[in-house]
Amino acid sequence: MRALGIYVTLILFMFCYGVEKHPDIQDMLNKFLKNKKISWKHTNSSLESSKLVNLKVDILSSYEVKGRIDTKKEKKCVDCSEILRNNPSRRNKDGVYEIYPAKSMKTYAFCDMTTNGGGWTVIQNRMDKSTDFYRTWKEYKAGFGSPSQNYWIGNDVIHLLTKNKPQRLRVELQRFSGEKGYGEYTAFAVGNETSKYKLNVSGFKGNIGDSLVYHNGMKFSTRDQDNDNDYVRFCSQVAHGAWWYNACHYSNLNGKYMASCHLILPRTVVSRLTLEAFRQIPQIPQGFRVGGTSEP
Ligand SMILES: [Ca+2]
Repeated sequence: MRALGIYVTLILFMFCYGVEKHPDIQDMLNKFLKNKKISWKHTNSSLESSKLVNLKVDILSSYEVKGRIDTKKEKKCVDCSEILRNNPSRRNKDGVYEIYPAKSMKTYAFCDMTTNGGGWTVIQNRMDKSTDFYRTWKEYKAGFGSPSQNYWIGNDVIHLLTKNKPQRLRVELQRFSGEKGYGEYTAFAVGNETSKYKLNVSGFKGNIGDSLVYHNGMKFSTRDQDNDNDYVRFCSQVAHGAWWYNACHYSNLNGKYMASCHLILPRTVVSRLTLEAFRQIPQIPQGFRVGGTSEP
């Protein structure tokens, strides 16, 4: 690594005399150089009077900066875990980030940078009933909603994020009463559109019951495309949702937003599917997790 020296000259207008490091300049430098592998020192200050009548002077300070300033753009990351891996300072900074599930495909995702060490890509979020989830195949394919609010990231994106190797899936649910629950699957993958986004899920642990296992191996269905396992009914229309319906469902997290059953956890008001992609995770003992939602 090549070290380079940069001299930063700063001019400060002051109403008093002084030749020492000024706290404002130090503060500016500290902010400027934050998270960069460089060090700096104050080398010299000198005074120049400009308007003697007003006792207004310019103080000229020299600072020697050593190290590397990384000016290249942030790398295009596949998912939230890669963002965190490339930039550990993002830890605990949940929010909407730009991701690139494929080289030429940019999208936005909500990244949970806190739960279980962070790096979770949220693929579905429902916080309230303001967003309609009873949508078409095309809409579920492309995704809809707003990553900071209610959204479905899109079936193509989910496929791209899980196609190289199965990822961990985390389901978080909350009752109207505030009680929270979660489920985690060690392996989760969704096929491409040709396979009708076939679901592959296994390895459950958590406290909400495994209501996805019934849907394992099923194709995705929407209100305009019946790919379910029920030869009589159109499950998506009956259940008013879009899911990997079997005949028909034990979970229906894109169904009607209501305070009743037919969801993994009765009276579910908030649901979130998060996906952990391409990240090494420390082993977490069964039934134990760090931070985030509480255990019963
Ligand atoms: Ca059917």
